[in-house]
Amino acid sequence: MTIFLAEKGIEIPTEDVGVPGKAFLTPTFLENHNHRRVPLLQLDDGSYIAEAMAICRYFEQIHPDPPLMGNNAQEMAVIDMWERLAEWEGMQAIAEYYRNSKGSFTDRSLPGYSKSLQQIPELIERGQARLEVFYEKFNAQLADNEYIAGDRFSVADITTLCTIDFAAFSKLGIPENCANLQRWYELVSKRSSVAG
Ligand SMILES: N[C@@H](CCC(=O)N[C@@H](CS)C(=O)NCC(=O)O)C(=O)O
Repeated sequence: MTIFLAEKGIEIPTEDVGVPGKAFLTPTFLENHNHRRVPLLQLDDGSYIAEAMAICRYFEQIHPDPPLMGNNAQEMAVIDMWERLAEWEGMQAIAEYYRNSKGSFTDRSLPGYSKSLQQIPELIERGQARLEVFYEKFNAQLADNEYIAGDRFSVADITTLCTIDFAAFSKLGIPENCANLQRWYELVSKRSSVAG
């Protein structure tokens, strides 16, 4: 979300709803928001929009330049396809690994549920196996494309970057044999929206 808004030059007030030093959202946030996940956007009329891509879509509509979700039907579909692949094959893979292996997620192996969801140890290995496939697929895509969804930076790059940074945090960053991904990572890391 932060990268998306920085790319667009949009500034909005933000609130940190995490418990400092812990992987928990505050009790007040959880009591007030049944969605139980972040990001969550509150509009001026008091209503809320959840889910990162829905929030991005909202800002893309009211602030179309620079376009990060495509300019025509084909671009929009291709960017959407790669963003969903990054989320499903990458982000979900590392999340599966992470949330089923760390002590802080013992009884909440998926975010967003108030009921206890126990960890499943088998998903640690499966998450890693899925992540390997993600790396192979995205490395191959970048053999002929400067960015994930073609020749322009898009929201698909943002989800891919967040996925890889999350994986690197667990020492599961870009494998050595993925030179195209490494080239792309260095390119996008230089953007001011990312480098800060
Ligand atoms: N599909 C959701 C995923 C949101 C999500 O999983 N958020 C995590 C943080 S990245 C969360 O709120 N975790 C709360 C928790 O672990 O209790 C989106 O795209 O917004």
